Amino acid sequence: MYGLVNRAVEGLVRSRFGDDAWLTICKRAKVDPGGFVAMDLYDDAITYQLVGAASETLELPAETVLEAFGEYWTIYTIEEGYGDLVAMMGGSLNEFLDNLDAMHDRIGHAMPGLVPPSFKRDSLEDGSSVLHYYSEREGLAPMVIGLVKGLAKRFETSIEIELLDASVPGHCQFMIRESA
Ligand code: 1DX
Repeated sequence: MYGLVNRAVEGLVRSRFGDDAWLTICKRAKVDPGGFVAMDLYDDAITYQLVGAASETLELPAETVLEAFGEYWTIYTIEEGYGDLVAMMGGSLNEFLDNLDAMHDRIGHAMPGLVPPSFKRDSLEDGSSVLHYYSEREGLAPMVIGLVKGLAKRFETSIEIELLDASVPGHCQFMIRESA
């Protein structure tokens, strides 16, 4: 994945747990803490190692780390200058989710090594949604829960999201309900 992702892991850890925690995590993950380059490509294994080491060091389940990362991603990418892109892609949570593939297409034109996931949202009669998430990467469903929660905060809407089904490899389904 692009270094931007590893930089976001770094930003999350350092802002919440401090510089020492980040150094400990890098040591445990056998990763150089010298800094990732946002636009360089890194092996996905590095990101998984960082998440694993963060989970062990902070004594938090990997799912919790992944979800926190997902929530942080929206804030982080806006800070890092991708706010306009995010703003262009929708004025509401549902519109944004509907445009995620188009957004990744755009980014992919400039960033040829991007391996984006794909999302499809189905609207249900009662106003809730089923979100389909297709990815070549394994085990990242908790990150998607965080991503959607982060987006909901950004669009100032309260939602509940739950994993409905992950029985087919590469495809997860989530239920998203607006809540009062
Ligand atoms: F719900 O793969 C909301 O490298 C969502 O299953 C989900 O393959 C927002 F540095 C710049 C750059 C670069 C901008 F210039 C990426 F290169 C991308 C910014 C997406 C904002 C996907 C990151 C693939 C890297 C992937 C989880 C899980 C998608 C991370 C979240 C908005 C982004 O993102 C999986 C890669 C960006 C950039 C957004 C992603 C790669 C998402 C979302 N993905 C690189």
